This record gives sequence, C-alpha cells and structure tokens, in this order.
Amino acid sequence: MPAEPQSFDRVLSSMCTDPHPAAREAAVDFLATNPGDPGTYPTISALEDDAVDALGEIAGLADPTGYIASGGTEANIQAVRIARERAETARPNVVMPDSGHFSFRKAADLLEVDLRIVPTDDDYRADLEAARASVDEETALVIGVAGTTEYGRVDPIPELGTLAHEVDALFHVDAAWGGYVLPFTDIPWNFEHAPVDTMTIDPHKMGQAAIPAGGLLVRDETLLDELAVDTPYLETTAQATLTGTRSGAGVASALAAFEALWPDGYAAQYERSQANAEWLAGELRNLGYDVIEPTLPLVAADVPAQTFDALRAEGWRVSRTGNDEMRVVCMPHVTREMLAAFLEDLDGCRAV
Ligand code: 0PR
Repeated sequence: MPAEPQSFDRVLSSMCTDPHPAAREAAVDFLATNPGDPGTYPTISALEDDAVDALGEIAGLADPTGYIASGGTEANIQAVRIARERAETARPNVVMPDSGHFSFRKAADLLEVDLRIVPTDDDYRADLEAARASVDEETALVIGVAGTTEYGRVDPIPELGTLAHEVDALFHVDAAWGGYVLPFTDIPWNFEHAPVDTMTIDPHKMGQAAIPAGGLLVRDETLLDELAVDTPYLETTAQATLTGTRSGAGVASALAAFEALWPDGYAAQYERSQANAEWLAGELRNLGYDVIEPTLPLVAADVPAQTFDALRAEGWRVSRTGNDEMRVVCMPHVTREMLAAFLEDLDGCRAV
C-alpha cells in the first residue's frame, strides 16, 4: 500500500505549501509532458510562455524572458552562470549578503567564481557600505535578496542595483520566496523599482503551485542567450535550461495557480499570512521571548534549544536559524488555529 502523503497540520518550517486545488489538478494533467522538448510537447511549451508572462506581471517586467526551473536553486545557479558568461575577466567574483541562500554556494562551486560575502546590518539586511567596499572591476554579479530564508528581510534593492551597474556588473534579485507577497507591500523589490537584470521567483513557494516550479526571469533576452546550448537531436535548436527532460507539472501548475489567484487571491493570502505572523510575534513576546519583528510572513524568536526539541518531539516541524533562533514560516497552510495550538504546546514545553 502506498504511504499517505505527509499532512501540513504541524508544518511551520517549510517555504512550500499545499498547492491550490487548480494547481494540483493542472500538475496531474501535465505530469507526463516535457517542456524541455517543445517540438514534441507544444502545448506545455506554450503554457510555459504564459507562465513566464505571468511571472513578469508579478515582478513588474513587460515582455519578460525566462523559464520555469526546477526551483530556486536552479534559477540562482543560472543567474550566476549568465553573469559569469558575460564577465570578461579570468576569475570573476560575485558579491552577496551573508543572508543569501546556500544555492549560491553551489553555483560558486560549480562555476568557479569567487563568492564575496558581505555582512548584514542590525536589521539583517545587506550592509550597503560593505557591499560598496567589496565590488571591483572583476565583479560579475551583485545579489540582493527579496525575502531572506532566515528572517524574511528585503535588502536595499534599488541601491544594490545602482551599485552593481556602477561597476558594470549584473544585478540579480533572489525573490524565490518573497516574490509572491512583495507586490502587496510598499517595499521596492522588482524590475520597476530597480535596475534588476535577473530574478528568481518561485511559484512552488508563496505562489501555491506544485513542486517543481521555480522561476528565472531576465530583463533582456540576450541574457538568456548566454545559457543556450545547441540541441542537435531536438526539433528546436537550442536549450537554456540546466535540466534536460523536466516535468510539465510545475509549469502547468504555476500558470493555473496564477490564473486562480492573481492578484486578489494572493493579496488576501498575504494579508492573512502577515496578520498571522504579527500575531504570533506578539504572543511570543508576551511569553517573554525575544522576537525579530516580521517584515514578511516569517517570525524568528529566541526560543531555547530544549524547548525547540520538545516541540519537535510533539510533531511540530519548526527549524532554526544559523544564530539558533526558532523560525516559523507563515505559509498559506498555516492558520491562526494551528498557531494557537502551537503556542499552547510551547507554553507546556516551557514548564518541562
Ligand atoms: N532562495 C531563497 C531565498 C530560498 O529561501 C530558497 C529555499 C531558495 C532560493 C532555493 O529554492 P529551492 O529549494 O526551490 O531550490 N529555501 C529553503 C526551502 O524552504 C531552505 C530551507 C529549507 C530552510 C528548510 C529551512 C528549512 O527548514 O527550501
């Protein structure tokens, strides 16, 4: 008998969520299609164009180029690869805040670029002066994060973009998680707000699409050309993706979620998730914990390891930051009732 899929009832650590019903259905319908072979699978290939247009609309980019990747990791690796291909130096470097996702470490390793890590400030955002001191004529790429993995912070995107262009580097924004909530805030993060060249924005996180659906967007289609390799066995002549055969499930699902939710459904979900995060932050503070005020729907708090372990033992899926705080991601499946039950257990664990 096949195992039951895991329930989301106690999942507070994931940046993925239960897909929207329409997204789930579309994923099943297109499970056996391969957008990597558009000559054979033209329907999913056309849907991918629509999905990229949808990402462009969310990210303020008219006439976008890009593709639906396997996830944020692939999109980030590809952004570094574009920058490396464009660089004219033997050993290009990439400047990134220490809040950057570990996928950039994989990229640096694979692509043999130097990763220059810039510290973050008291509010966990990239320190601009330190970034300025790190760039030079060998900098191929500057990275800003719009919704950091650990604290949900948004770097000073316009300023980092200006800095990147001052040294002729490309500017990449990692909005893998934040991209579907930031449109409903007044925080500058997208192609309209800043000189962004490439962006990661993942439907399979806040976009409520099925896994695998990451997004890579580029401002100018010549940037994607940097990734193209010849494809002699296919009817189409070139391929820019990192993977070859890839599932059409994520592609169809990303589009279905967008059609069901953009913009009102996503806006309402953002409001709910943000209100939950702020409520949780307040309750944790009332219990006496140090809490990092949520900018986006993600709460970190200084909960001791012992309590954290006891909560894990109760079945709660929570995770820890590099600084050892407890981290709760208020994804769409996370309800106020769930958080109330979690807080009750937390209160119980403290007494132990
Ligand atoms: N960029 C950012 C800002 C991310 O948060 C992530 C994933 C990625 C890129 C990579 O995306 P893919 O995983 O789609 O390739 N962040 C994590 C995640 O939720 C890392 C993580 C996982 C952190 C579990 C904590 C944790 O408990 O997949």
